[in-house]
Amino acid sequence: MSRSRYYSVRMRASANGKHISGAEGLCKKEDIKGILHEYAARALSHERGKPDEVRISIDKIVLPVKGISSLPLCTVRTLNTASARKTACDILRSSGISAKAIDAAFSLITEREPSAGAFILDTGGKILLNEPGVRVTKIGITENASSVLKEKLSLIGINNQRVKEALILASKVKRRKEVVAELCVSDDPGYTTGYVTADGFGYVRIPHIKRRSFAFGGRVFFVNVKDISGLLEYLKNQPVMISRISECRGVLPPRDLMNSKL
Ligand code: WAQ
Ligand code: MG
Repeated sequence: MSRSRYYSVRMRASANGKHISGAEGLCKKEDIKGILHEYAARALSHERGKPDEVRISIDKIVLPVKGISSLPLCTVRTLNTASARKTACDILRSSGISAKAIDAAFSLITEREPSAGAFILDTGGKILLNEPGVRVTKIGITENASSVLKEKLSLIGINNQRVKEALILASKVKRRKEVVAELCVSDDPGYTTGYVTADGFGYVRIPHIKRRSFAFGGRVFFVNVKDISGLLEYLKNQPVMISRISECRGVLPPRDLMNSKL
């Protein structure tokens, strides 16, 4: 992609040192004001609580921006927490993640106060990066890709900011070959759809991955390397923009999903 005219804008909100919310994006100079407004409003009116500290930072991007495709997206039809967890496990197990690693991941993100960033585990379950985890930043979407994504998500009734932001983040993360899969559960009490990403599946939205009113959540990246220094550098510092949108499918029964591995 062309040399950068972009700025990275990041927001982190906390109360008594506990994570409440965060946001990050890449935008052009003329859009900075609008984004600042949006992020400040988000920080101050979050369902997880009122922050006592909000940090917003703006950094000019100096590295060339890498353009990538979004992961293909679909939603699996899970009707309760048990079938949601089972489907997440089936996808992860079929991608070579051990049962021990999956259990460890669910414990990390559903049994304690949310961490600001993602945990990193190897496929055997060893924790390579613990709290506060890594915050993926410098992620965005081109205007053209954004309007294509809007059209595709509208057709399946899920054209909202949360899906778009999660798909952008997950697409940057999964692009690295050492990342075998990702598991995400929102920490918002009112949002119960999570997702898993993995080769052959893309970005799979999983309804009811947690019970409503549950304020825990988080992200785990499963990797097949021991040394994660290159990955951390990429996640934090490489500017990436989604410039092409892959297929966005509607709702699939779990069995069809497992049989239609791409
Ligand atoms: N980098 C690393 N980890 C992050 C980041 C980031 N930029 N942003 C959030 N997290 C971690 C952090 O631990 C949060 O507690 C956790 O993820 C959940 O974040 O298709 O809303 O913003 O319907 O609550 C996914 C499904 C929604 C969307 C994800 O996550 C869909 C969501 P939240
Ligand atoms: Mg949240």
